[in-house]
Amino acid sequence: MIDKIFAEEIKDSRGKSTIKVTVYSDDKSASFSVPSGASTGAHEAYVIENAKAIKNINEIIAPVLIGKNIENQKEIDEFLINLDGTKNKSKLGGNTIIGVSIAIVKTAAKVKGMEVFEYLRTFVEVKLLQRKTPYLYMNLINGGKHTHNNLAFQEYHVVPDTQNASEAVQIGITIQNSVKEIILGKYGKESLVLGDEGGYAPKITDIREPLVILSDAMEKNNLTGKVRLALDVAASSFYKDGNYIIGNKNVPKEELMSIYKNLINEFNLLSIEDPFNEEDFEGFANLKIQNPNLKVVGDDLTVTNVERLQMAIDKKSINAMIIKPNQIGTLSETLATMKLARENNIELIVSHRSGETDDDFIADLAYAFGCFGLKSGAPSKPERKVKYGRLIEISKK
Ligand code: 2PG
Ligand code: MG
Repeated sequence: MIDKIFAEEIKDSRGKSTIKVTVYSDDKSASFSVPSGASTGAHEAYVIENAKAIKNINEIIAPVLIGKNIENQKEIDEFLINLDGTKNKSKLGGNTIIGVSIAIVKTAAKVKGMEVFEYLRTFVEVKLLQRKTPYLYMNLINGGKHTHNNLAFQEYHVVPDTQNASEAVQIGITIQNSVKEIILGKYGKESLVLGDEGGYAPKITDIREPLVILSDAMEKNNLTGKVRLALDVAASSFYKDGNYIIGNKNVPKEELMSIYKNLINEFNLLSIEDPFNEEDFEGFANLKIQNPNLKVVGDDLTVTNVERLQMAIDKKSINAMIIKPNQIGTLSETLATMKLARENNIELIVSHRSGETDDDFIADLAYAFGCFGLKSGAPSKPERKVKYGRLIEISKK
């Protein structure tokens, strides 16, 4: 039974205010601290002001949920969705509702004496694949809205080809150390700035250069062939009036497509996330058809939303997608999206946000359902490391 729900204000990794929700049940309690995005998709759940979110939880949601059975996750989520009553959760706030929804599942796991990932598996919604550890997507060079450089593409990932999470993290750290030396040598110490997700944000505008830096760092450590490279372009963030603005140039879609083709060939890219504007389902589909070995990943395109995912399925836009519970607003809706993706052979990559907290729930979510990837930034910042650390811990169980 839910005994108490309490919300308070905390700071996230960008120093901005966010909310922490704690749920109490049967002498147990657990909290969820809500992250937030900078390059948010237009169709994400609405983020309400923190003071209002806290008021909504403490004065509206808590009184009606107290006394309910904490194990009825689906019922509680549906109740919250109905209490809000809007399509994008703008009345109570997506941040408000996800805070409650995940704090409830974490507390319920404790009440049941289970690990969060084990408890998540009891929700039959998502078919379980063979048990495996997700690949780590570690963002070592940052651009876009997560930095103040003029690099258009948002994230340059290394993805070690191992399902041993601690080995993967060690590889990430090794490459990051070499990236630092390379940037220092090429661009000087004023370029040793970090972006929001802990990767370097050198003052460069050439979108190819970070891939050169990462490849050099891999080669230096004899890791070529053992690590793949991947991009989150976050193309909506530099899309304007039909063109993509890359280094002060207006680049039409066709040209961007051929840029991708060259980068895929030259660097053997594993995946490209949000290669085109978030409404361009056809652009994603064309990239996928032309590059059958590439993972074309939806994030702003699909926003963890079943309806958007169904559009992407109908238009054959993607073969992989990002899962971020706060994009949609409840655990149950997140699981429904994951289920639909699985049924359509779309790989799942569970992801952090650029504004993060010390919460590690996403590691459990990625591990519980044998997801393809866990994307949590560079393995150097504490709010990112905690997710990788949790994955290492649970993958040894
Ligand atoms: C993304 C995310 C996380 P944000 O675009 O995938 O890396 O960024 O949280 O700013 O939306
Ligand atoms: Mg993204």
